[in-house]
Amino acid sequence: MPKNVMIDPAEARKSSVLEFKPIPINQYHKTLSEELIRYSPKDLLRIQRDMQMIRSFETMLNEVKLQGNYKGIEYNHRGPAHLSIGQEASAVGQAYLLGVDDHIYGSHRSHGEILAKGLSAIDKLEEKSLLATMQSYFGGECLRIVEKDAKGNVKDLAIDYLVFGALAEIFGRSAGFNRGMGGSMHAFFPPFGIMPNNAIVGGSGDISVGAALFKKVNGKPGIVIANIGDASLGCGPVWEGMCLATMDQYKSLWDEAHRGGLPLIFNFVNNFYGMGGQPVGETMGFRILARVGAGMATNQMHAERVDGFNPLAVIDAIDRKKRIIEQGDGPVLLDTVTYRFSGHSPSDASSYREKSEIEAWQQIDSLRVFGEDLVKANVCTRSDLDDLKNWADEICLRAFKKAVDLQISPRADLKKIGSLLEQTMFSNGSLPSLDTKRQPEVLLPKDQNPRVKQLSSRSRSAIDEKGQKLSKAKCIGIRDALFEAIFDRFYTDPTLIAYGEENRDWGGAFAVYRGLTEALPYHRLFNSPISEGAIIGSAVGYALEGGRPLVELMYCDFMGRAGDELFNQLAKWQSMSGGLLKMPVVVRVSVGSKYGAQHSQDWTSMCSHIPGLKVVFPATPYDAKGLMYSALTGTDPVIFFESQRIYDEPEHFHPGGVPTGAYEIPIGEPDVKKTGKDLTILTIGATLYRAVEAAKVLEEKHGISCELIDARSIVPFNFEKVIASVKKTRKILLSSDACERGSALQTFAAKITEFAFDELDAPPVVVGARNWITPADEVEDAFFPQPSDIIDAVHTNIIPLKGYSPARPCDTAEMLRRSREGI
Ligand SMILES: Cc1ncc(C[n+]2csc(CCOP(=O)(O)OP(=O)(O)O)c2C)c(N)n1
Ligand SMILES: [Mg+2]
Repeated sequence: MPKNVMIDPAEARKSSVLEFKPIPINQYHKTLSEELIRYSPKDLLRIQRDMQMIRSFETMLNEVKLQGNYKGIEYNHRGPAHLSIGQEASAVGQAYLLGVDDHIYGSHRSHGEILAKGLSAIDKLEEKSLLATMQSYFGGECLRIVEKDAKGNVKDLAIDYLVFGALAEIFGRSAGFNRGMGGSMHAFFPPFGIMPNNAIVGGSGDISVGAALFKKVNGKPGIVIANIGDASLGCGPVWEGMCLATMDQYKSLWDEAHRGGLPLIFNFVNNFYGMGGQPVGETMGFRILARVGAGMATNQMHAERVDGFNPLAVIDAIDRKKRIIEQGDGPVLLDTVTYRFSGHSPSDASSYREKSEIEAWQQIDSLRVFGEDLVKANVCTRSDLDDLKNWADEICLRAFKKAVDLQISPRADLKKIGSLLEQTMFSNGSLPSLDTKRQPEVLLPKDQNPRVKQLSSRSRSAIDEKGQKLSKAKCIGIRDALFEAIFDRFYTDPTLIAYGEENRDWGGAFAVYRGLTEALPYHRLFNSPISEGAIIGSAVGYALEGGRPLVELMYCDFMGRAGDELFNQLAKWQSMSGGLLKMPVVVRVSVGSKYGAQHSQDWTSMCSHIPGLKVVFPATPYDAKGLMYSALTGTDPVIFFESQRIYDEPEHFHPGGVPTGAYEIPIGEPDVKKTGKDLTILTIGATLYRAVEAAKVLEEKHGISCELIDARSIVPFNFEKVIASVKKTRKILLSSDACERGSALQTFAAKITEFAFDELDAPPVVVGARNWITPADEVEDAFFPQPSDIIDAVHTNIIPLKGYSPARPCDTAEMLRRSREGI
């Protein structure tokens, strides 16, 4: 379906006035006595109890940070502790109604939310399932420590477990919730619906959208809440996340079964400060934060401000918002007003705010005021409140004693071979389907697909049976080979979805997806807003929840717009979770040419520099298909580079051409495309074809036999074939379209020198693109490596070629000059 809305010029140019509906501000007015119908005394005491637990926990950490001890036990906690003393009611109010299927994603200041959500889960779960969770989580390591001196029943044990698991994580212990790999700002515990908390502020703004998308697309129960600080409303991921979350298509184009808005609450924890900057009056212009919902969706995102100093007001708001979401009218926005009495971190002297302001908020401290209200309403006595404090302090002290003791709670040994991080940087799984219980939702049987039919008449190889070269139009090209793998996986994995800019009717930026539109319903293939950050960030959230997203950024250059999502989120959550979570995300990016400086860069080096990403760059249809199958079967994030220059290129190398069926090419294995004996040329991406040309000239004119190796992958990378080749040829040249300085080629060259120093007659020579901007098409040949550049480099730096004079100098003096000038 090419168009949903007819853009009528008369309508677009009509004069009128757009009216916004009133935005509720603190409209909850009930007293505690009035709420005695809704809550039992036990419920109300639980609210007080949970707030008290957060207060005790955070007070303990504050003391540890400020005094280096807690109740006389010394401990030097070197890591961060962003405390939320004062904000307890907003966290407890939010968690009160949530079940374990409701997932929260938060920020650097989330200890309170972790405890509140955890306590709420413990309250709701059956003892049997609580015990099973604790026994199975990381083999029961945390439970074994806690159960030794636990008191009471399973629920009491679970509370000890929650407090200890969070604290041990904060102190970097291997019994912590994330095996000590997350720490204070990243701690989380999925079995209770406590999902990753993000030290990149606003980071949850788009990740949470992907989580909600997963629930919607795959029919999973529960809602998602993004807890975002008020100052982080200025972050790109939050705005992009809101754009992606409020697309009209959920309510207009998606099929009946999937129609409706995302089950998502953007909850702004509005404590009126960033670290020291004030959004209101200084760094932002909204004044009332709830206002920002108004422009995002026609329902104004049902935005409202709620008093986060009153837990009952927050519970009431969550209750109403949940119902709106259930009716399919999400997402919604909450501006939850609160205040932190503690500094941004314990060392913060609060120089940016008046003492009188802190005191004014302390006067209405929710822990005290709510407690007094409970006493006034005869729900409990003052001494009951004291008991609650003692109870919470005691649990915290018990957890503290165990968490600081290295005998009881050791840290992971990361210095040994096979350490936790060596095991968890990649999960290296192989799962063709992430949900084998469901059938993939498709619109057509495979063989009725128009593109499948069209491709069936094409040659699988660049040459016919008689050895004659065929025209590209008659052959399966890289674009088609990618389609075949992706298409097949859509019929295997029901959780697989693809989205990005122009993914549906356009057929993907470069027509790889042509034919998918006919095959897939909207919720499995859709266009996104031009929000590269949110495209990647939401893919992270979708995968964290258990799905497999395939996302596309039209040009590799646009990765700059998604830097955080690619490099801080996608790459890191597997290992930051201690290996608990998987990240089966495939990000397709294309490397352009002809379009100048901002559309023609090869950024493989940036991706390979960041630990945690697999990076591949196939250059032939056979490899593209096999690597795509591997990427879409694996459980790791893969940045899948494609070159726009060669989308039509047929299969020249693999005997028999591109197989029709499924096959996997292992990520990390280079491929010898042509054997030779005098010189090895290792290429990444499309330079393979220029190396083929250069090799032809070198052989025919200069008698140098070249062995061509196509790297295919950059991370991981097995050097065996390259070393074996160098042992034979004793010389190697490396080439790719990436700027030479700091490139993956340079890393490869340095490693080859290290691994095969004694086998080499000359140092490895790198022929990358120049360290310039990519100039306009008409003159870009001077920038990208050409066959002549390869031959020049061979002549100048490896084997002098008789009678040859280089087209461009590339001797040591010239290279030193370029380096001196930074060009
Ligand atoms: C992307 C990013 N920029 C800056 C920081 C440094 N930083 C940490 S907390 C913070 C203030 C965040 O304020 P807000 O979102 O209101 O949350 P609060 O600290 O008030 O809970 C800043 C600027 C960061 N962690 N991440
Ligand atoms: Mg704030």
